[in-house]
Amino acid sequence: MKATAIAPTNIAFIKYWGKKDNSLRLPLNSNISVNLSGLSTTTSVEFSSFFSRDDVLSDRQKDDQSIRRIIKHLDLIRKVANKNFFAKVRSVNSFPTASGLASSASGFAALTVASCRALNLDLSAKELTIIARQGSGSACRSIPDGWVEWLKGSTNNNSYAYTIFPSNYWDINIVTVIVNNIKKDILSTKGMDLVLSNPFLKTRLRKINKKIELIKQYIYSKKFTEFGELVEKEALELHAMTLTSEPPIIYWEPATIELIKLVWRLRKEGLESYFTIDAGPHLKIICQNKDLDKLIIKLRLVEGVKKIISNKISSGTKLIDSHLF
Ligand code: 2P0
Repeated sequence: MKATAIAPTNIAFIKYWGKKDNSLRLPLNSNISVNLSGLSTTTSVEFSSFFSRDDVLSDRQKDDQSIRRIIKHLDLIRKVANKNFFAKVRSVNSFPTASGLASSASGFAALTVASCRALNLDLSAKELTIIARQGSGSACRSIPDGWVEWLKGSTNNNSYAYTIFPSNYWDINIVTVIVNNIKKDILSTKGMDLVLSNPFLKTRLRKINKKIELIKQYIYSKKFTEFGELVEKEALELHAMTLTSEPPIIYWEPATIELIKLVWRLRKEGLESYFTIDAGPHLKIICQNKDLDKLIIKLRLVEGVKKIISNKISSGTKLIDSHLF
């Protein structure tokens, strides 16, 4: 009863920021992402009646709280399968562990798909996303292929993720730019709790459905400029929310602002790229194939840039035959 899955990380263009149900992880709004080809987690899970406890290890040093969260997720899957075997879990990331890229999205997606297979659960992709969502919200978006929408839903069973366009629909690049970060990131879960009392949240939510409709149209018709402008606006709105929370959160570092200004300057000079930023200081920059090499050369020159990873849009989580143990 052993299985292994490989899951991509994902980046949201319309963000998930705030929950209406903390334990089920139901988001305040539907959101849209793509899977990234250059960043993944591989997880092997084995369940056995011979094990006397859950044995969870990953290639990054897990604190007790993260281990407890993984075991809680195993409990959920054991409950669905109606089995009570303990598990051995091993996990590795394709990206350097100290880079600030460690992702609960790829981690919980791989854990979900491997565990469900190891317990012989025959679930649809939709059902797998519902389970992954309860481990970490954004994990549900790493399971389907390519461009993904996570529907906010109103109950456990109708808040799920599905492919809106396949990974090969639109050939664009997403360049992850890791900047020096001495602070420990404030967990998204905590940041999301704070947004609930933010006076600007109402305005954000009033306009979000229109934004989702628009971005889908821009992707469908491959309108790069309109798409990029909306992506940037949405990223800045997320950070406007964190800045105006109580207490405020500033996720950016000096290099973050340098990079934002560089993207804007390059656009004026004719190199068209757009950024998005999550709950951290790193940028993800979207560009077309013709501009990729030139963009990377410019990014390398910015002080405080630690690592640059170029991604294509990738498929979702897959089972593989080579196990980690
Ligand atoms: C997103 N983020 O849409 C947003 C934008 C971060 C900023 O989804 O509490 O780690 O585990 O459900 O999934 C990160 O949130 O939060 C996230 P939990 P998660 O990508």
